[in-house]
Amino acid sequence: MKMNRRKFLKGMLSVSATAVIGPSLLVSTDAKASSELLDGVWRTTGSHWGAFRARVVGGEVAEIVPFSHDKNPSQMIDGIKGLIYNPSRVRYPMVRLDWLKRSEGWNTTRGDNRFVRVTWDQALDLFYAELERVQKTYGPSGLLAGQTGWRQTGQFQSCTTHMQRALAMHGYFVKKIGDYSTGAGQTILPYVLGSTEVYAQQTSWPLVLENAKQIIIWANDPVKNAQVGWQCPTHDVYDYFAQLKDKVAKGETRVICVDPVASKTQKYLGCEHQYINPQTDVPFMLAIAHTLYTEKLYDKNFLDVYCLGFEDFIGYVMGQTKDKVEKTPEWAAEICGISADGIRDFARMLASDRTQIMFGWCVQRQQHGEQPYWMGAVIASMLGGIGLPGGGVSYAHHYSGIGEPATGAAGPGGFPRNLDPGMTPLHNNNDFKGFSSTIPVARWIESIEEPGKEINYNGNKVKLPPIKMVVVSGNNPWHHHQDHNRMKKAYHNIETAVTIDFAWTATCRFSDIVLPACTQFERDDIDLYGAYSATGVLAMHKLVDPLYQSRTDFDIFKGLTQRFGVGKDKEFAQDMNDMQWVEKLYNECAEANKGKFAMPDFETFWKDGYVSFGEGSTFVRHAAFREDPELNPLGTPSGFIEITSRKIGSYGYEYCQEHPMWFEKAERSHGGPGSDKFPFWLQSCHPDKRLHSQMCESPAMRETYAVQGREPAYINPADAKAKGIKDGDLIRVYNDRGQLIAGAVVSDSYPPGVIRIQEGAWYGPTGSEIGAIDTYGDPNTVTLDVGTSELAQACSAYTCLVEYEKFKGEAPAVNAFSGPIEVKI
Ligand SMILES: Nc1nc2c(c(=O)[nH]1)N[C@H]1C(S)=C(S)[C@@H](COP(=O)(O)OP(=O)(O)OC[C@H]3O[C@@H](n4cnc5c(=O)[nH]c(N)nc54)[C@H](O)[C@@H]3O)O[C@H]1N2
Ligand SMILES: Nc1nc2c(c(=O)[nH]1)N[C@H]1C(S)=C(S)[C@@H](COP(=O)(O)OP(=O)(O)OC[C@H]3O[C@@H](n4cnc5c(=O)[nH]c(N)nc54)[C@H](O)[C@@H]3O)O[C@H]1N2
Ligand SMILES: [Mo]
Repeated sequence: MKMNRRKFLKGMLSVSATAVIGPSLLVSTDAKASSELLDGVWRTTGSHWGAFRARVVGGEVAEIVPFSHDKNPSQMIDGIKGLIYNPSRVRYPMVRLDWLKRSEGWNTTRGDNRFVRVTWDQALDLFYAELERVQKTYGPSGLLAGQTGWRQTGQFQSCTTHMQRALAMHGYFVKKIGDYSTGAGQTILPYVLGSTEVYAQQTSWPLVLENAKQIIIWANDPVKNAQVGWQCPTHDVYDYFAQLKDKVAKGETRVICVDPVASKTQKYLGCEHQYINPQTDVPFMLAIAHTLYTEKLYDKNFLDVYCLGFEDFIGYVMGQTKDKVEKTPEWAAEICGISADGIRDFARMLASDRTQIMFGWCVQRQQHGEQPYWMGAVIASMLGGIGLPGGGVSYAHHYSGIGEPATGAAGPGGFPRNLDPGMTPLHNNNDFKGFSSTIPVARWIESIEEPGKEINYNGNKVKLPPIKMVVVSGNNPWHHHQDHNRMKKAYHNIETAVTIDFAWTATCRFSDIVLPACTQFERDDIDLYGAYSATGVLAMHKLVDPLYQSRTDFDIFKGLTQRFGVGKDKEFAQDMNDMQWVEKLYNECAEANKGKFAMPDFETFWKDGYVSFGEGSTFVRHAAFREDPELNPLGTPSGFIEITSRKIGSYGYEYCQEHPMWFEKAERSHGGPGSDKFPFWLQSCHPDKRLHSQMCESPAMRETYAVQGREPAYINPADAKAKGIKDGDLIRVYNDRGQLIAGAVVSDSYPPGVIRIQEGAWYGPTGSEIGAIDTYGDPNTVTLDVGTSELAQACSAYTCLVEYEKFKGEAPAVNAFSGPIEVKI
C-alpha cells in the first residue's frame, strides 16, 4: 500500500458529524472562472429522457428547452437542472470511517454514513491496493464487478464500460448474466419463440394502428414508460399513442388494459380496463385457452403448421395430466377475480377479430415470471395472428421507441469494454477454483451470503462464488435489489465496496470507497438518436465543467490504470482524449453508413449538434416465419413455436416444466398464501417522474409528487378509510422483512388490497441496525428476494405482501438526500 494508513489516521482529532450541504458550494471554481457571454451559449445534448438544448451562462446551466425534433418531450426534462445542481452530489473522494480503521479489526457494519474526505491520489491508491489484495488473497472469484444498470447515455462515456475495461486490465472478476428488467422473459422466450423478443424490434405502430381491430395492453403502461429510452429517445411513439386515442374515441379500435390498476395509459387512451387480481394472469390465460379450445374458437391450422406440442399442453388444461385439474373459467375465476362469464367473453372477444397483444415487463418480474410470457405466446398461437400486421403477441412495445419505423442506419459504436487483442491482465489468473465466473443477475446477494451453494440456472449448475469485494458504477444496487435488510446482513461478508457515482445514493452509504463522477452534462459525447428507430446521431455537448472535485469516469479509470504500470493509462485510453474518441466513433459510424446514409464531416456535425437519417420504414414481427416456416425457422430447437419444450422438460425443474403451468406464489394477495397476515400486494412499478432512482434527488422534481417530503404510497379509498388514513397522511408500511415511511395518496385508480410505491425511491434507513425504518420510502426495504424459478433465477420483486397503518408519533427526518456525514480528521 502506497499510503501509510497509520500516519493518515494519526491526525484524527474529533469525530464531528456534519452533514455536507450548502448551496454556496454548488458551482465549481472552474465553472465560476469561465467567462461565457452574459446571455450565454446554447448547447445540444441528450439523455435517457430525451434530447434538449441548454443555455449556459457564466459556466452555469440557466435554461433547458426540449430539442426541436422532439414533439412530445417528457416532463422529466424539467428535473435535469436539479440533477446537476444538487445537494446529493458526491463532491469529493470519500472513505468510510470504520473501514479506514480496519487495521484495528474489520468493521463491516455499514450504513452509519460516516465518511472521511481524502484526496484523489489517496482514494485511487486505496482502490488499487484493494484490487491487489483481493486478487492475491482470493483470486478472481473474490471480486464482483459485473453489474448492469442505467448508466447515463452516451456511447463513449458509458461508465460501466470504463470500469469493466480498467478492472479487466487488472485481473478477472465475477460477472452477471441477464438483467432486472426482463430476466425471466429473456430466458424463457428463446425456447418458445426463438429470440428474447423483449429486446427485438416489433411490428411498426402505423401497421398496428391500421390493422389491429383490438389491442390488449397487458400488464403494460407504455404512456408512462416510453418517456425514457436506453439511448436518447425521440418520443415519436407518442404520436402513435395520440392516433390510437383518436381511434378509441371513434370506436375504430377496441383497446383493453389488463391490469390490477387503472394505468396512466388506460386513462390517457380512455380505453377499457380489465381488472385482474395481482399475479394471477396465468390462471386467467389458462381459462381463456380452455374456452378457445372447448368452443372451437382456435386456429387449428396455425397450430398444425407453425407450432409444436399443443396436445401435451391442452391435456394439462383439460385436467388430463399433471395436477388433473380442469382449467375451467370457474376454476380460474376463484383465483383471478374475473367472473367465469367474464373470462369466456374475453376469450370470445379475442377470437372475434384481429388482435394484437402487447405485454409489459412487470408481469415477469414476479415468482414464476416465465409462465405468463409463455402463456401469452400460446394464446397468440391459438388465435393464429402471429406474423400478421396488427396480430400476434409482442413483449416490448413500451420500450425505447420500439415500433417506431426504423431507418436501419448504423449507430456510433462505443468505448471498448473488453481488452484489446494482445492485452493481458496484470494478474493473468483465470482460476475461479470451481466457482462460477458468471452468476444470474439477481442472485448476487445470495452469492455473498452463501458462497459455494449450487443453484440451477437455465439448464446449468451455478456454484455461487465467495465475493469479498464489490465495485459498482452506473447502477444503484441499494435501490434496485430486493430486501435491503437481507443485503445489510449479507454485506457483513464483504470486505471492500467501491462505488463511483455522481449522487450520494444509498449504495454510496453502504460502500467503503466512494469516487465522485461527474454527470453526463459535464462531458462531451455522442449518441444514437432514437434507439431501435436509428433516427439520427446526436452530439452531446458538455454543458459545464465537472462540479466540485468530480471527474469523468474516463479520467477516473485512467487514474486507476496509471497505477497498474507505466503507460497503462495510455493503453486503457488507446492513447486518445475524449474528443478524439468522440470524433473516432463519429467517423466510424459515417464509414459504416457510407453509400446509404450521408453524414457530414465531424466538425459540421459537432456544430449542428445533429444528423438525421431520414424517414424509417415499417416492419412486421415474425412475418418471414409466417410466410415460410421452413425457409425462415425461428431460433427454437425445432424452428417452430414451442408450446411444449422438450428441452426445458429435460431439465426436470419443478417451477418451469415442459409447457406453461400455474404455480401458486410464496405470497399472494386476495386470498392467496400469506394474505391472512399481510393482506396487501405491494407493486413497486416504474416511476412516472424519474428513471428508477435517477432524479429522485432532483428537489424541484421531487416536490411535484412527494407527500410531506416522503415517497408517495398509492392506496385505495376504502382501504384508507378502514384504516383511518387520509390523503396526505404519513403511513408505515411493513412486513417481516422491513419497514418504511411513505406518504399516502388515496386514489380509486388502485383497487382494494393493492398498494403502489414506485421503485427507485431513495433508501434512507435511520441507522445501520437490521430492521431500521426507512425514512423516505424505498419499496425494496420490504420486497422478497427469490429467483423466479430454476430456469431464469430472475428478480421477483412483485411477489410481495405488506401491511400498513397510519404512522404514529413523530416521524424521523428524511435522511436519504443529505450526503455523507463528514468526519474531520
Ligand atoms: N422493487 C423493484 N425493484 C426493481 C424494479 C422494480 O420494478 N421493482 N425494477 C428493476 C429494473 S427493471 C431495473 S432496470 C433496475 C434499475 O436499477 P439501476 O440501473 O441500478 O437504477 P438507477 O437508479 O438508474 O441507477 C443508476 C445509478 O448510476 C448512476 N450513474 C448514472 N450515470 C452515471 C455515470 O455516467 N457515471 C457514474 N459513475 N454513475 C452514473 C446514477 O447516479 C445512479 O445512482 O431496478 C430494478 N429494481
Ligand atoms: N418513466 C419511466 N419509464 C421507464 C422506466 C422508469 O424508471 N421510469 N424504466 C424503464 C425500464 S428499466 C423498464 S424495465 C421498463 C419497465 O416496464 P414495465 O415493467 O412494463 O413497467 P411497470 O410500469 O412497472 O409495469 C407495467 C404495468 O404492469 C402492471 N402489473 C403489475 N403486476 C401485474 C400483474 O400481476 N398482472 C397484470 N396484469 N398487470 C400487472 C402494473 O400495474 C403496471 O401498470 O420501463 C422503462 N421505462
Ligand atoms: Mo429495467
